[in-house]
Amino acid sequence: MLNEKIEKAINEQINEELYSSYLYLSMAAYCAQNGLVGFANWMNIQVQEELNHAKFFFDYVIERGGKVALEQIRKPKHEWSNLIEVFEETLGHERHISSRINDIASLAIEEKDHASASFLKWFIDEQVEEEASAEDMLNKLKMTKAEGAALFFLDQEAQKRVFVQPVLK
Ligand code: OFO
Repeated sequence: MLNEKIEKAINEQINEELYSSYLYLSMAAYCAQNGLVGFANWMNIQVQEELNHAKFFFDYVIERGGKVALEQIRKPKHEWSNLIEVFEETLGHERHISSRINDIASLAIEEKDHASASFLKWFIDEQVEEEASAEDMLNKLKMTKAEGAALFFLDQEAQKRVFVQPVLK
């Protein structure tokens, strides 16, 4: 049986993950509309990852005999001044998600729900990678000022990103 407080926190997190996918979909549109097809691909991979995260939380609630309660997904923004701003927001958003997951993990320990603490371990590790990949791209964009030939090559690098279906252990 799933602890009630954890069930509520995970339901909120399902909404956050769905919002994350919606935000990145909006960023994918911004990139595509500005001729950055590689960065649009990068963001579309991000969308798939977030949908997966939402589904992992969803499946966990069901597996533990809890109740999934989906809520409205808030509207993401759709205008940015430039690509550097897009990636600054991406990194900021991932840091925000890391802090939420840490809070749920702390709650699980407080509530002595060790199964949930163990389940959350995958997300804690995943966030390290999520932050690193956004920060890496942001640093490259800042270094090159996201202009000219450098931007062209970074767009090609972003085009190579592929979605790999993760497996929860
Ligand atoms: Fe981007 O990691 Fe889920 O939200």
